[in-house]
Amino acid sequence: MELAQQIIEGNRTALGQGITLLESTLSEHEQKAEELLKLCLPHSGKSIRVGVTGVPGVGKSTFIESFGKLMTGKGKKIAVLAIDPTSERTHGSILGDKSRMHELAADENAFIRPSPSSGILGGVANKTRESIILCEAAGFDIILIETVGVGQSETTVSNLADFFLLLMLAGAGDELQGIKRGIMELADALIITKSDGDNSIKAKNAAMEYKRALHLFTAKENGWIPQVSTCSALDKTGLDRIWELIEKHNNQMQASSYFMDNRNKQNNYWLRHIIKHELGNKKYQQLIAENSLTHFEHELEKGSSIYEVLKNIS
Ligand SMILES: Nc1nc2c(ncn2[C@@H]2O[C@H](COP(=O)(O)OP(=O)(O)OP(=O)(O)O)[C@@H](O)[C@H]2O)c(=O)[nH]1
Ligand SMILES: [Mg+2]
Repeated sequence: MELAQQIIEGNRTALGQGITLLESTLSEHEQKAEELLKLCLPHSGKSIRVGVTGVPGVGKSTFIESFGKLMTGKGKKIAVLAIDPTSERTHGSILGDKSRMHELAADENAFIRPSPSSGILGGVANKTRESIILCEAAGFDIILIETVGVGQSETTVSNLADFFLLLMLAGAGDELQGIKRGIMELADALIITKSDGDNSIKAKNAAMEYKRALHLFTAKENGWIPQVSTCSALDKTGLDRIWELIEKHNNQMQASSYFMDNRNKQNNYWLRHIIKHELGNKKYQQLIAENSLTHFEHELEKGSSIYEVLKNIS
């Protein structure tokens, strides 16, 4: 398939076309999309996938612009994907990101893709999962996944990312109020944004509060203790420190089995998700009762694509 070849050669136009094919709802595109994924899969897997989340207006897009430029300055290739299942938002991903990321958008070592059109969160995120495979096949080193923090979206993104960055604002008053325990447990780093000008002291104080609070949480199962830091995407401060954290986390996870364990766990999550949504809950329950899911999970671990595995199921 020529498109796959062009993507693997790093052609960004082809990459964009490939993602459009994945996102297409036309039935005649389905088989082509599966073939494309199958061809790209052996070339995928080598990036660091970073989830970036936080409430609307916290500064995710601006952060990605500044952080992305820092990374391309280090010779890295950066892909930015967005997940935005909400339809009521008037600004944000599609137009907002392009205008907030104009420098990165013009960078030949960057690729920016807005969120697929609104739909069910799981479905939108599954398209993002497939887009990640294509971006990796195209040779991108770091994939940033921007999601607006709307409760369950964090959980979904944590099933796509190796490193989960939670951006927060220094609020007046009770600094701990905004933290839901569940989200805290997902975050690998908590970053207080907009630490500049008059807000800089407030941001540093908020970081201190969170650090103190984080002492109450034990290390994650993988041994990583969530880190707290501040940054300003406007002044471009604190960004190097965030890259240091991501690299440190990555080295630590790669050195143990946790990196691959986590990705296998994520593939299993998506396999189950797709079975439930495409074959139905009844079929899913039946597979569980037959105890046959583990067999399919092994197939995944050996490198089969989820769709190849699905063919054996249905
Ligand atoms: N002072 C200051 N303002 C910032 C900084 N980062 C972002 N902003 C401003 O905050 C506003 C929101 O920034 P965005 O980057 O669009 O925020 P977002 O989280 O992507 O927003 P949504 O995509 O709508 O969820 C904009 O007006 C930015 O200029 C920063 O580091 N310092
Ligand atoms: Mg944004």
